[in-house]
Amino acid sequence: MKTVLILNGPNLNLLGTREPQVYGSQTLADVQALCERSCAANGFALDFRQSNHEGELVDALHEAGRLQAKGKLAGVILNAGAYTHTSVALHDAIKGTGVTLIELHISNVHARESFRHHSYISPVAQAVMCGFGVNGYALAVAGLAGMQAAT
Ligand code: CA2
Repeated sequence: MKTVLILNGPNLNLLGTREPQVYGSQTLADVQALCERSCAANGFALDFRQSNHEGELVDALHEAGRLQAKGKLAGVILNAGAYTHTSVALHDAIKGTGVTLIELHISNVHARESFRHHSYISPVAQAVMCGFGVNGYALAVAGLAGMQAAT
C-alpha cells in the first residue's frame, strides 16, 4: 500500500480557532480524521503533518521524493499556507525532487487579496485545488488515486 503525504504549512495549526467565514470551523485534527477516511477509501496509507517552518517543509519534500523513487509514496498534497506566495525554496524542492504534488488551498485564493493570486507552487504542481473548504483534502486524495490509476 502506498502512502500519501499531506503536508500543511504555517498557521494551519490554528484552523477552527479563527476566521471561520474563510476557513470553516473544523480543526486540523478534524481534517486529519477526514484524510484518514479518504485515504482508507482510496487504498492509501496516510502521513499527515504540519509545520510552521519553511526548512522543515523542504526536508519533508526531500524525504517524499526519496520515498516516491522507492515506490512507497503515491504523492504529496501540500497546503503551503502563506509560503505558497513567497517561497522559492519550496518551488525548488518540488522541482528538484520531481515528487508528484497537488497544491491545495481551503479558500479560493483568487477571490481574495491580490498578494494571494501568485503561487510559487503551481508551476511545479501536477494539479491545483482551491475553494472547496476542507473537503478539498478528500477530493485531492481521490484525485491522486485517479492519477495513480492512469499511470
Ligand atoms: O486557503 C488556504 O488554505 C491558504 O493556504 C491558507 C493560508 C493563506 O495564507 C493562503 O493564502 C491560503 C493561511 C493559513 C492560516 O490559517 C488560519 C486558520 C485559522 C485562523 C488563522 C489562520
